[in-house]
Parts: sequence; C-alpha cells; structure tokens
Amino acid sequence: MKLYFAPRTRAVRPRWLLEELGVPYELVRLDLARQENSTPAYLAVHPLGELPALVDGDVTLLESLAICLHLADRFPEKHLAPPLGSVERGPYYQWMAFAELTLDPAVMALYRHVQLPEEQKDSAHSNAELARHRARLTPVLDVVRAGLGGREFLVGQSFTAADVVMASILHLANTLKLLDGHPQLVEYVRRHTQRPAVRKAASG
Ligand SMILES: N[C@@H](CCC(=O)N[C@@H](CS)C(=O)NCC(=O)O)C(=O)O
Repeated sequence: MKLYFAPRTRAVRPRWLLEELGVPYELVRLDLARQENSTPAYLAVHPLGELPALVDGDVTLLESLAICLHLADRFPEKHLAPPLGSVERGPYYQWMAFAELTLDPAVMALYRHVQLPEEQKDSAHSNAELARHRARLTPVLDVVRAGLGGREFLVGQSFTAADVVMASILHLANTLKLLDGHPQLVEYVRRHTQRPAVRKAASG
C-alpha cells in the first residue's frame, strides 16, 4: 500500500491508523509549499490534487474517511473496527460520520477565521460570523462529550479507527483553543495523542 502524505493535513489520519495497524506501507511525501500536489503525476492519482490518497493494489482511494474505514476493515484481526453486523458497528459508523460531517466543518469554519488577515478579523461582520460559528460548535462538542460518557473510547471498550478520526479533529480544535470548557474532551485528546503511533504519523 502507498499513502500520499503531507504533515498537518488530513493525511495524518490514515497514517496514524496505518501505524496503529502495524502493517507495511510506503509513504509518499508531497511538499504542498512546492505544489508537489499539482504535478501531472499526482493529479493522475488525485484529480483535485488533495491529500490523502491511498493506493491499495489496483485500487486508488480518495477521501480520508473512506481510507480510514477501508484500512480498519482490511485488517480485521487488528480489531480497530467492530465486526460487520455487530451491534457496535452502528455507533462506529455514527461517530465516523459525526466526526467528519458535523464536527469537522464546525471546526474548520473557525480555523478559517483564525487564518484571516487581522484587518478582516476585526470587522463587525467577521465578529458576528465568529460568534455564530462558536455557537454552532458548542452543542456539537456536547454531543461528543455525552457520547463518551466518561469512557476512554467512543465505541465499546477498546480503541477503534473512530477514535483516530475523532481525536484528530478534536486535536485541531484543541490547538485552536476551542475545547476550553470541555475538560473531558481535552483529556480524551491528550490520552489518545500520546499513543506512539501518533508521534510517528505526525512526523514529517
Ligand atoms: N475531504 C477530503 C479533503 C482533502 C483535503 O482538502 N486535503 C487538503 C489537506 S487537509 C489538501 O490536500 N489541500 C491541498 C490543496 O488543496 O492544495 C479528505 O478528507 O480527504
């Protein structure tokens, strides 16, 4: 398997999962600053020039969530996904989708605000947008906190690929100081980002 990767992108998620799985893979690092994702060679892999992409045999997969779902299923003996058809498979799908489709856009809206030039941030319009995005994020974070219910893992009694996806997004939220007032989520991020696989996945 070959993973197209750059640090501090969504490609960290499947790389983290590959490290957790402990399976061999080839890492192809692309330098976004040098626009290595816009070369004809990479556009032939991912027509939008985005990361990640995974080549698994004859199949090329796009979308970090799909890649994580695929990898966890590909190695069932590693137990990073509840078995197909098990009761826990439902919450597993739910948290994967919630992380990617509900939490991620709410965090990214605020991330984009942080990236704005200072003069644009100060406008009344921008401040109203910021307040709106923050108000949207709070109940979303409450859903995750309630779902964890003080447990260590999102699904069942063990670490799954859903924790990889959720903790990755919450980690970004934490670095943006968006988890203030959510100590359980800060603790969830701290615990899971201490895993040895994370350190390998986040390295350049
Ligand atoms: N929904 C896609 C989003 C991929 C995406 O936007 N990747 C960003 C990095 S996080 C990227 O490659 N940006 C480079 C660019 O667009 O030039 C996924 O989850 O894989």
